Amino acid sequence: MTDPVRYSVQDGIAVIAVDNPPVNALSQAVRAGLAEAVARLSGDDQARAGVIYGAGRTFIAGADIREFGKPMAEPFLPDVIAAIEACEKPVVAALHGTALGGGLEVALGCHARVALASAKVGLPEVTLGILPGAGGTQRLPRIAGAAAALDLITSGRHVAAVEALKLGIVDAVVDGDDPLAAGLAHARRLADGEATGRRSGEIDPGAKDEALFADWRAKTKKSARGQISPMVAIDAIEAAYDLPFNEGMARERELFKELMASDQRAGLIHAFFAERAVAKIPEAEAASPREVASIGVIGGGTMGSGIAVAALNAGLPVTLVERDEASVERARGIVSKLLDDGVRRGKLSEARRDQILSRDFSTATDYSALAETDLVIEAVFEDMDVKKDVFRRLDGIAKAGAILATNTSYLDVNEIAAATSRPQDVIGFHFFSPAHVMRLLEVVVADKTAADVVATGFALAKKLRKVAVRAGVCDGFIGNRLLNTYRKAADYMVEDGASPYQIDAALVAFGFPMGPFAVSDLAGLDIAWAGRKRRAATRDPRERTVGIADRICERGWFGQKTGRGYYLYEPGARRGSPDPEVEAIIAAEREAKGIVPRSFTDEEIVSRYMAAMINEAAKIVEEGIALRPLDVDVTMLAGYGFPRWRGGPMQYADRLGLDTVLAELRRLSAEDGFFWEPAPLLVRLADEGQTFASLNERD
Ligand code: T1G
Ligand code: NAD
Repeated sequence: MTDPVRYSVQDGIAVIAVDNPPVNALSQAVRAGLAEAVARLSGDDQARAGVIYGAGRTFIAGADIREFGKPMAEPFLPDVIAAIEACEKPVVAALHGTALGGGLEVALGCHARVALASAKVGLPEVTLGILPGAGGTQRLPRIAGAAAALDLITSGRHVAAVEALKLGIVDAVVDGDDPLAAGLAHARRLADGEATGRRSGEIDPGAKDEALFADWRAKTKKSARGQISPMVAIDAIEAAYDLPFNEGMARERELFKELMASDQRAGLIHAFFAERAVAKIPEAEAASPREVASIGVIGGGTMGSGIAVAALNAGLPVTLVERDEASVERARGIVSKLLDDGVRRGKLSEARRDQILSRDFSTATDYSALAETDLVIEAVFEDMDVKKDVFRRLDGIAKAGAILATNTSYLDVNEIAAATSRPQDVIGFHFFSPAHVMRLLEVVVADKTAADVVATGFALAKKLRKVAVRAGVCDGFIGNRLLNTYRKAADYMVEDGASPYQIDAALVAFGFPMGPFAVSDLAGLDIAWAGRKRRAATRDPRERTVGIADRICERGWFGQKTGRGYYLYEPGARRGSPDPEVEAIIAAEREAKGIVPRSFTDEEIVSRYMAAMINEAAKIVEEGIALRPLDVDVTMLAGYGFPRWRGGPMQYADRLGLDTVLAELRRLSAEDGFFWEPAPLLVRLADEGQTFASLNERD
């Protein structure tokens, strides 16, 4: 192992290289190495100034997140940075890659900062449930002002070098790919007195803009939606104006420690690592992905068009096949509109859009247009016969080795694969709506799917900037199977006395962006209705069924698209209002079953909803549909709006305690029967005093 921090002198300038792959995180060894290097610079007659830079692909990406939750070992980062700032000789930070969190804080403690044009900086701590804890909340406002500090610190966003220059965060932006050369040149200018450096901690922050802070608090309270760290971060930034620097630093530390001890921090760190761990699957270790240079899409409706745009945005050429000319035109229209939206939001240039439409995107009504395509994604109607027909035709024309994927939401991928002569090339790619926006991709592995086809699914997801989760074949895979289960729990509560509006409100208060009934209205009630009809024949006779949704659908109320569902919608509105007629339907259904409505507290609603979700998730893990509990967590976080700061249902269950969840399920199953019977895995883990997390380590 090489030294994580190396010291050398080049032409009178000390070069301090941080070398701790992969991202130069500030482990204890790096902190100690930096402290030692700065002390050495102070006493080194050969060096007039110093440069700190990152070896490899990046500057410092921040504290070593793996050390969180453990006792911190000295030297502490704020002290290391104080020593850098106090150094009598000028020290320059030379930034490339990403300078994030503690990495940017190190740079803010230096006397000047230069950045390559490709570099990005940011203080993403709030996204991990904490706040910048090494002076970021005190030095950034002094350097860049309160507005920029509030923006960067409460959002955690990454800022490109050019914007960082405008904000005063960096002193110079340099083209090229050699951060050290840029740093050396700047250090020389400082040593020669051609440029001046500053100690950020000594800058007068000026008077506090009370209105700005009040405004930011109000805005953040809304956007943070239950997450505490952005609000606490505002308190810390305010201390830069209310207190002298050293006291402000102490206040920051105090707030940092509070957040470090919070459940939200544990949930968000779990989410960070889980999103990276989901890619660790046996197939990716066993095989290399196939080459994918072109994509075919069959069906250009809601999903097909969105999938096409996701691929086009990632630079992949797409051929889209529809049934007839009219459908082709409609699909072209949707794709153009989605690209136009991208231009309007500044995500895409007009020139790039025009290039996509004229060069990268083509359409056809004849499957032969897909003969040379590397990977085809089918997104036609959710109907087994239609899908089988599509796959038979594809089998007839696709080149050898082409990957044939289905975007089915529920159907059996084994059965679809069996319609072809090459089931090893068939896989499920379950995208979420809108497909060019939603981050989740469930990669559904059928019995005969080849390992390199699975690996290709994960590689494609990365290219599309999505998170892939490996799922096995069952009705609804991981996500929709869970959705169906917790939706039933919600329906039971409605039949027993809760209103859909109270349930939605309780779950929004828990942290979901929308409640389950508002989500149904958005997705279209007809989709679930078709699913219920499809499953009616195979339904377990012990299962409790609720007829309310059927009664609503029978009236032709399918949600937002028809102007009413569970809610009433004004024309064009996305938010609805409670519908007394729906409440009357519910009352009639209760009466017909002889149910005397009871009241539910919001806590009871959340408890039942979560118990149903956790129990089904345990079954999904036990059956091997999900590889590990963390795969369930990422599915719910990236595809179903589960509040990120709660870590996902399995992490949430671990924090509640599995014995608590089990007790709730046993109580409910005594009261309401079969649906609530605890999953054997949950019973076993609870009996052993274990957690779901104990199953996350795969060897
Ligand atoms: N600590 C430990 N490991 C880290 C890490 C970190 N900060 N950042 C990344 N990794 C691991 C990651 O788990 C993965 O491991 C590998 O590095 C490559 O990452 C005092 C308290 C830098 C933009 O929040 O945003 O400073 O899976 O796959 O896509 O105020 O990683 O290979 O085993 O993500 O090129 C603030 C978090 C910390 C930055 C690179 N810093 N990292 O993205 O690679 S808090 C952050 C990222 C802090 C101070 C506070 C990204 C990246 P493995 P990757 P990438
Ligand atoms: P949609 O009705 O909007 O689009 C389906 C399209 O397929 C139509 O444009 C139709 O003309 C075309 N089509 C039908 N048969 C065809 C054929 N033989 N050849 C070529 N084109 C044909 O449906 P959608 O919502 O986009 O759903 C498509 C698939 O994606 C379904 O399997 C669905 O379950 C799945 N899915 C949907 C969602 C969602 O939220 N809508 C989410 C994930 C997955």
